[in-house]
Amino acid sequence: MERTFLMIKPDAVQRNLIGEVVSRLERKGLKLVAAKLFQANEELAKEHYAEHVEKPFYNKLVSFITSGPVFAMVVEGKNVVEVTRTIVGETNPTKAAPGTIRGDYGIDLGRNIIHGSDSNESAAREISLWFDESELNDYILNDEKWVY
Ligand code: RTP
Ligand code: MG
Repeated sequence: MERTFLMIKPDAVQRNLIGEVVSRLERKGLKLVAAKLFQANEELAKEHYAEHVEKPFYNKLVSFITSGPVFAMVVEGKNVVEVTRTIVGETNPTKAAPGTIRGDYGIDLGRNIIHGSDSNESAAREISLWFDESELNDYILNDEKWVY
C-alpha cells in the first residue's frame, strides 16, 4: 500500500479546519499512519520546499509555513498520492473545484489550506523529512476490508 505526506498549513490550523480536513480523508477510506501538530523551523521548511528555491515566492512560502503550527500527516491507501492530490484540488483555490479541500476552504494562492506530496518519490522524501520511522504506526484498520 502506498503512503503520502500531507500537511495542513498554518492558515487552516488557525481557522480550526483540522477536523474538517482529517474527516474528509477518513471518510474517503484513507488510513492515518502518523500525525502531529508541529511548528517547523526554517531549515525544515526550506528543505521541504527545496524544489522551489529559485522561485520568486520561495521566501514568502518558507516564512508562511514557519509562521505557526502545521498538522503533519502520513496517510496510506491505494494510489494515495493521486487520490489525495485530487481531494486537495488545484494549487490555486480560485481554480480548485468545489468539493475539493482547496476549492471549498481557500481563496488565496498563498493560503491554500493543505500540502500533499506530488509523487511517490516526493512522498518518501517528505515522510522521512517530517517523521521518524518510530512515529509511523503499523496497524490494521477494520474498515479497510470494506474499502477495497
Ligand atoms: P503544495 O506543494 O503546497 O502542496 O502545493 P502544490 O504542489 O499544489 O503547488 P507547488 O507548485 O508545489 O507550489 C507550492 C506552494 O507555493 C505557493 N505558490 N505561490 N505564484 C505564486 O505566488 C505561487 N505559486 C505557488 C502555493 O501556496 C503552493 O501551495
Ligand atoms: Mg508541491
